[in-house]
Amino acid sequence: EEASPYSLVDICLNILIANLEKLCSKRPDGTLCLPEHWSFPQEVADRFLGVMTWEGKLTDRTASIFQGNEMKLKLANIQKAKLSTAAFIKAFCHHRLIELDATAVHADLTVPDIVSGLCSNSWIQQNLRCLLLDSTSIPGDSRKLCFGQLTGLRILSVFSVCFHNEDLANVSQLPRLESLDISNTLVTNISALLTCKDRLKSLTMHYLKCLTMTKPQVLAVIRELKYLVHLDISDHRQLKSDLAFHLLQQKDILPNVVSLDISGGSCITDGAVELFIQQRPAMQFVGLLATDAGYSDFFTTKQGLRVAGGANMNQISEALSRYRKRSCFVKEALYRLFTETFSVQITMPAILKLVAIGMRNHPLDLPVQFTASACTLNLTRQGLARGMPVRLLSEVTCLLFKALKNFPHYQQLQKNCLLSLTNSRILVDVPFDRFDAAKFVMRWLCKHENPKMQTMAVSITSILALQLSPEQTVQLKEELFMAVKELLAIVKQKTTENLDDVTLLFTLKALWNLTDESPAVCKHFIENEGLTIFIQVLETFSESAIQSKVLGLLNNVAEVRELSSDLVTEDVVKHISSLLHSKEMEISYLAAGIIAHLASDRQPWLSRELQRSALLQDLHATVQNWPSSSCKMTALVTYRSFKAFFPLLGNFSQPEVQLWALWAVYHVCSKNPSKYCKLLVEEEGLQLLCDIQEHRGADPQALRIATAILDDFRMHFMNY
Ligand SMILES: *[C@@H]1O[C@H](CO)[C@@H](O)[C@H](O)[C@H]1NC(C)=O
Ligand SMILES: *[C@@H]1O[C@H](CO)[C@@H](O)[C@H](O)[C@H]1NC(C)=O
Ligand SMILES: *[C@@H]1O[C@H](CO)[C@@H](O)[C@H](O)[C@H]1NC(C)=O
Ligand SMILES: *[C@@H]1O[C@H](CO)[C@@H](O)[C@H](O)[C@H]1NC(C)=O
Ligand SMILES: CC(=O)N[C@H]1CO[C@H](CO)[C@@H](O)[C@@H]1O
Repeated sequence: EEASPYSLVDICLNILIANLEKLCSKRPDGTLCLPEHWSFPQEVADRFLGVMTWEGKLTDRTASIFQGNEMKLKLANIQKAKLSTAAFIKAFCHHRLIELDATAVHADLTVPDIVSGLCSNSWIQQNLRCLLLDSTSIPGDSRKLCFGQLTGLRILSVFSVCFHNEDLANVSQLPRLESLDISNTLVTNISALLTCKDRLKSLTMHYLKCLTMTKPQVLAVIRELKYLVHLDISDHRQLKSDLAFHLLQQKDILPNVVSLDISGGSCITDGAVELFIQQRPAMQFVGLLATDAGYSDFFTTKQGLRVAGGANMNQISEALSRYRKRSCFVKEALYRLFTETFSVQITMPAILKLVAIGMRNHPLDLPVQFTASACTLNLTRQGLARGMPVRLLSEVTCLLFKALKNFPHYQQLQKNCLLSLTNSRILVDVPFDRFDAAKFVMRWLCKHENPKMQTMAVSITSILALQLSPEQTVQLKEELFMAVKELLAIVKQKTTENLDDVTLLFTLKALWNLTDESPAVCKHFIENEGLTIFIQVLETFSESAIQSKVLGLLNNVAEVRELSSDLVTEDVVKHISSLLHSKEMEISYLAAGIIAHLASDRQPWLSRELQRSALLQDLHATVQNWPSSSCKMTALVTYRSFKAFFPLLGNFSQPEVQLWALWAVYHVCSKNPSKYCKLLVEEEGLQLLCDIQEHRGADPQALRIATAILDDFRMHFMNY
């Protein structure tokens, strides 16, 4: 599902929902009202409501669009919505509903209110077939529930509802009832079910914790339910219930059953289950999670039998899918999954999706979140993530960050989240909240965990730093400052130890990228003795991989006017002018950039004008000796903006500086025309180039390059 595009209907519905305020008129009470002439086919109306519900946008104000007759609902889904009783009745109870899913609606809307609202419409009373009320609340002082009036009801689910024996007695009288879920209710005695023994086909009573009947009494009732096709008596493993054990011993019971769930039961053996199934050859499903059964060959070889269990991947995936609403089993299945994923070699998007569903359904359950995060990590290791749909990875990443927020003090969960971000596919291709992520990672950086985790935090920081907008960078000032300080400490330590490892490289790269287009961070760098440390680096290491990163950062600092006087020191000038003559093109280029920026400001050179002009001459000679701008340079330097170049390009009194800036612009434009030619237009740099072209007395090489850029530009971008 996640790998295919959104359906056209869903795209349209999303647009409608996002623009609801604009499209609707308002009633006097402020609620929304669709334009009168609109009318939706019933299927589309149902889906409209479903999407609103899913997106959490169903409220009293928006639900009011269902009040009129523009929409005709049949299958209504209002799961988890926060609605008042009045709004519910006005919006939904005049439709000809045959299904209502009110699972876990907010406590403002109670079961008695829902039922009496539905019963206020005699059509619904007779025709509603399916009502799901799982985890919906019942006020303590409640009057009796009147399910009995919903005479058309075939399917009723009251999982985790304060539902008592009397209610069961009433429900059992429903003339059409076929399927009932009374899991985790307050029922103590199921004898009332005998009333509907000739109708009931499906009975789910997972974790019926208040039951006071003896096992023989329960079995006696079940024995009477001859038409049952599905029976679920699964239980929490801790309760050590042996009801299932006894059920399996019965010969003449459940003659029509095709699906039996006994997950969590004690004393269950492969042999007993096999025997039971052999006596009922039509069986299609058995639930055996958290039991000792499911391991024999019988379960893998039996044709047409699905097993929810923990013995292998198929069983686990069946369990995750069936038990998505039951946190105790989700947890159990995830534990099993984790051991299975230890050595996976293949991409399993379907499994990852089930993990995501478990996480989404149980956001406040720590064991679920924690185990799921560990499974996610193993299911998306570098290579494996490449085969996963981006949308699925995006959802999983969001869920991981939600877990972080819900469990801020749980180290291992945090670690898993950080590890999942070290995945280049996730970091580069997948949409998620990068602001939150950057904040989180930079805090990690300062935690002084073990060196390995720190290296990871550094490398993620360097990538995320470039993905933030300038506004976000401003908001993250505090974290950025902490991070720069920390990174400088790492650089200092590595330099002292004379250790040029991968951490040093990542750290330098991170500092380069963090200072990009960020004067405040550059200033912070200077204030924290960054310059001294960086000179030390240049004096300690001579690898070009290190030099280029140091120079890249110094370029960023040099672009900040107020800082140029800090930068013009004997040490800096000495190193830069020597690196200008490096044989590595990239090093020479970066050194030239620093000189160009620094020399374009006379202020710091007042007492050494001679040195400045010597540097400029050297710059001019060097640029002229470079091969053409479209030459090969090992790593392409990237820019997010050309703005820092404009003062250099526009100043004809310093042709050397102008020449470097032109060379740089031409270089990146010819390497990546679609990005940089667009940038030139957006930032209005074309005029500067035309000015140079038309300027009498411009440097001949500058003139040539300006013309070349403009020619290329016309060729590639006629459409601008
Ligand atoms: C029980 O159900 C019947 C219909 O089967 C209904 O008339 C009656 O009012 C219900 N009793 C209670 C207490 O809800
Ligand atoms: C369960 O209810 C039936 C019918 O009302 C009653 O006969 C039986 O004694 C009850 N059993 C227990 C254990 O309460
Ligand atoms: C970020 O760092 C990388 C690696 O050092 C470098 O290639 C790139 O140009 C930097 N990007 C910016 C915008 O500073
Ligand atoms: C050009 O650069 C010189 C030298 O720094 C400076 O004095 C002058 O103001 C600049 N001119 C413009 C138009 O920016
Ligand atoms: C194959 C693989 O990466 N397995 C890892 C799954 O997760 C555990 C704990 O996080 C690692 O120890 C395994 O190496």
